[in-house]
Amino acid sequence: MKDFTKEYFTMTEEDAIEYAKTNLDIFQKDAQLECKEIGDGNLNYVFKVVDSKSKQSVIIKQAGPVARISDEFKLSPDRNRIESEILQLQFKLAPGYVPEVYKYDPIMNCCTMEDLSDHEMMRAALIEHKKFPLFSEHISTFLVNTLLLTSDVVMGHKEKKALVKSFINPELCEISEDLVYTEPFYDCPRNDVFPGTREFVQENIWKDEKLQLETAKLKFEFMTNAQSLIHGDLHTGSIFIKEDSTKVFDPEFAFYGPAGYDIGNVIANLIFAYANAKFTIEDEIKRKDYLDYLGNTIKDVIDLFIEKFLRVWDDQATEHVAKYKGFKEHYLGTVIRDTAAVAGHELIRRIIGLAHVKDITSISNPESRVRAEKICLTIGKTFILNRENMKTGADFIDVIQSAETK
Ligand code: SR1
Ligand code: MG
Repeated sequence: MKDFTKEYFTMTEEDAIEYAKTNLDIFQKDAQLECKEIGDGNLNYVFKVVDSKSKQSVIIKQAGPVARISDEFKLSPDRNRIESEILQLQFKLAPGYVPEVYKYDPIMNCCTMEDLSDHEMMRAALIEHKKFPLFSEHISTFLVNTLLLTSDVVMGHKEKKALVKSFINPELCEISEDLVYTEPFYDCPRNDVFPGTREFVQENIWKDEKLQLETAKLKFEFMTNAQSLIHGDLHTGSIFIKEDSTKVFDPEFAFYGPAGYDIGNVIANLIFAYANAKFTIEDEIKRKDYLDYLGNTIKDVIDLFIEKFLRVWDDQATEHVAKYKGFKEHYLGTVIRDTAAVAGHELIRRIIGLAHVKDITSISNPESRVRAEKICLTIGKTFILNRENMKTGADFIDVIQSAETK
């Protein structure tokens, strides 16, 4: 019998079954537990434990001492505490949009939570060209609630500062500082550029000093603007979805940062799905239909965010100066500007940097992949350089459509 109460070790599938039997008060005594490790992210181990008799199931997510993607990244397993705590907080702020946490275990650095196997990973579903008409409604509510309600606009400032302290996340922030804000903008050995795209990257990204200057400003914004408690890695692989339900999970990169970081990640990852559809749907009518669906979703995410943000500000702002004429619009304008900039960084880093996305790598025709990558890079660069002019959903769509014709 293993002892899970003394010292941390990384679990096997067998250990996870034993852990569920001895450390969780969830399954019946006569449960027939089975377990499969199903993690496909870059960092952690995810065990799905099922009772084959009752069909009851849970997820046990454990943080390892190094990242799965590469042991170059040594990471404190305490990130599991950050993840468990923020999930519990977001469960209250945005009910229905995150999985329920049953238990956080600070010795085994693991978190037991609701199994969402009746949902599918949003990235995989979009690659299969499925539609989710309620997504923009759901994600805009999640974003407004988690971002505005954790900001100084709504929270008491001392209470908010206590949260800033408890969600200090230096190791995972460093990953984003390097992989999102630094390495993609020079010929860094850790980059991973598709051969056919390399020349375009050299000419249009690495030689562009104006772009580099903007990325330097944005990196410092990311490191110093403790605006909202952000998810920190809100791509479509961090979203489980089904027709009538959207669940955001995997917030281990959470910290107090710019609100636009989360919105920008959602937008960029919808654009990856758009680029995938553009080059993989052969039937012209079906392709146009799916691109229209994704374009409208992108526009709606921005516009619904704006609409709900203004409403929640009016209803819930507690800060005295938040009521000054023009401040709400000014503040929101900076969030949308940052959204564009972050979407630009995400679009560029997933093409040039270490961590790629399946929407693009699964495009099997090399010429199509290069064209998709160039479109993403062009949109990304325009978002960064032109961020001050990005104000509505329509502005985002204009940039996407003009990159397609370049
Ligand atoms: C070393 S981790 C690489 C990437 O995976 C995570 O999901 C984050 O996006 C990170 O940048
Ligand atoms: Mg992740």
